[in-house]
Amino acid sequence: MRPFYVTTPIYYANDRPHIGTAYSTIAADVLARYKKLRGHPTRFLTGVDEHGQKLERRAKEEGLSPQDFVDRMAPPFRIAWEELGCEHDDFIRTTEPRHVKRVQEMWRRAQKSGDIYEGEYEGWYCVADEAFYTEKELVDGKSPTGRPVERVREKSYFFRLSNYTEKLLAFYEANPKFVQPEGRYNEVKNFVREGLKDLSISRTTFRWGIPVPSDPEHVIYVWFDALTNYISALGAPSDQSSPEFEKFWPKHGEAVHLVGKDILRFHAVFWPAFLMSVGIETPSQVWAHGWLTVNGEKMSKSVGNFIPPGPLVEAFGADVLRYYLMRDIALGQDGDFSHANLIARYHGDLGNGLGNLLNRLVASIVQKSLGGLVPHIHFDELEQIDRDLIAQAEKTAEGAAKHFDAVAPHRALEAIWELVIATNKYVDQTAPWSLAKNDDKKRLRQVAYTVLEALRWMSVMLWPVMPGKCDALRAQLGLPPIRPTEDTDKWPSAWGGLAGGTMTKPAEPLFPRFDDDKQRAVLERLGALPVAPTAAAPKPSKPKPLSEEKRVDAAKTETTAGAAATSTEKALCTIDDVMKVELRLGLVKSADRVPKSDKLLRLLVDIGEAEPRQILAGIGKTYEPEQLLGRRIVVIANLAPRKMMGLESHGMVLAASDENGLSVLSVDKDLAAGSIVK
Ligand code: ME8
Repeated sequence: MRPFYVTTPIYYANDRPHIGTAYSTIAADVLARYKKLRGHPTRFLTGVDEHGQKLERRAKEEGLSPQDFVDRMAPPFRIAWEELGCEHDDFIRTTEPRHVKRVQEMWRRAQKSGDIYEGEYEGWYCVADEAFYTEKELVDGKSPTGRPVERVREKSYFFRLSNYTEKLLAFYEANPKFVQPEGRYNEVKNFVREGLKDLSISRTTFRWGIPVPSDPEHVIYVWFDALTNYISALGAPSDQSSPEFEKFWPKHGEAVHLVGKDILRFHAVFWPAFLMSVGIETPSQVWAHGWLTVNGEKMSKSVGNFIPPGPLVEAFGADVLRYYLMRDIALGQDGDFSHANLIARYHGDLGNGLGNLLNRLVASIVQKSLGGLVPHIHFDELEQIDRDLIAQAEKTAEGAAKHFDAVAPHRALEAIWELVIATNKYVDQTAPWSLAKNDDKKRLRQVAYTVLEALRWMSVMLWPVMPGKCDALRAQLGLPPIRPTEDTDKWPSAWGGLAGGTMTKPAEPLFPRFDDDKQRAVLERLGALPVAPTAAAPKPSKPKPLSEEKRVDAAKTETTAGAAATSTEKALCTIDDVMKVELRLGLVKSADRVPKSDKLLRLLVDIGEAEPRQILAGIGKTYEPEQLLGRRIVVIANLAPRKMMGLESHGMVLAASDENGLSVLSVDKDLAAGSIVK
């Protein structure tokens, strides 16, 4: 199988890891794990970028030598990635001798091919971006990223980038998938089409960098240095052949650089030109992901919304954060991080969707009615509904693989969740608890096996994203953890791999529910800002308290603009208020009338818990009980129980009404009972 090499950008060691850099690293880890699972020899590289003027200045501010400073800043990256379950095969630091000597070798080779010449640079430089900008590129006197620029005039070596305009354009034409997503490919082509200017690739006004081999007064431009990490980590360029380089770099391997869209130009224009100059193959693909904001705002320390991954891992576990980031933020697009959405995914998809499915089956049915063993069944005796679920599993496996192959983990997860939902629905429809009660052992065995095998498939397909949880899920199914082996494709393809007679091992729920108090405590600990649970939702302005006098005035003048604002203000609530109300999707299992009441119906509603809830609803004048059977309705799940007409009601059914009547809220898809409504 073709070797696969995936890299993240090497992060500047002037900062701490945050969820933006975590996003890049997790995405690379997911791709690496997926390829490993498929049997490809795989290598995953990450690291830190330790040279440059930005680093030198930060070290000075800290009163440290640059080397002492980067020695202090590099370990938190290693630790953060480890905590996030990112299993890189190599971690490179650009101050390491193995890198320094390869960068100097790159320089020598480019010089030998006549692409480097001496001159003087005069123009703009942005230290924060470590990038040169032309006058035309500046926006209001700042860099295109909005950072300050400085006028620089210094002796410099130049790389003849202008020689590569046509070569690069021809290369893009021949490799239309070189830059992904497609929109970015066009952006890069358009930029190059305008004509490339020679690039300054050495600096003389500061010292913190790799010396130019033949002229140590110059240090090599930090991007020429940093980009080389992708091959220096494989032992190239070198006079001796390097087995790792031979194996993973194209031609033999497939090399994918995952980068943020902000640094696409360096990777898709400069890097292939440098490689062409020294006669080394270009990487297979540069994949540009989007930019993460926090509650709609750019992350920054001064705004106070800088989010390190550590506390989130502590609160939710690495896999939950991995799942949330990979599911909610489509690779290639910008996305917004929100604690509310993270919690919604945790309770919804993970707790009520996957965790509940496992719990319902293993801890309840298999343990209580099947002696804890995976049942033996005859596949040729299965019913149509079982075959339909198997067909869904096959469709999911095919679709999810296609999406992972296309570097679209969010789409892969969407596809896998179709199976999670379908399996939950299958459990609702086959009602194994009734089969157990009626002692229909044969059918119970078939149903239980079908669900357990579906769970096994999920445990494999979800492993790249949630390795720890998937191994824990497998332990409950009595299966060993996933350990990929080269040249063995472990992707599920043949139904029935779970052996009858395997002893299951129920354990703690995979995604234990946070009650209100715990949720509040977690959010407080994380310093979570009050946010609405949908990323795109506009933020409500803070309600201003009204004086008593103004409130009276507003009530009197309802038609004025002022009064309209007042009524909006009155309706506003904080996220804390919203978070208090737990809305869930309920499946109506039975419905009848409460004796002596023409209004009250007694419903038994499955909201994803072990037992259905009894809820009394005042909808009997509009609905006959049978009209509600099997309907998926919306209920308030955390309303305190109360008694009505001598019966306990635990929850509330939501309905809309106007002068023409009343209508119970429901959803137009067969989502799993217990799904979070937000
Ligand atoms: O540019 N959202 O390093 P860097 C998403 N050293 N991704 C983000 C992000 C955010 N808010 N913030 C950072 C450098 N990233 C160079 C790279 S590579 C040869 C040299 C991610 O520390 C994203 O991948 O500024 C971005 O491109 C990378 O961190 C840059 O990190």
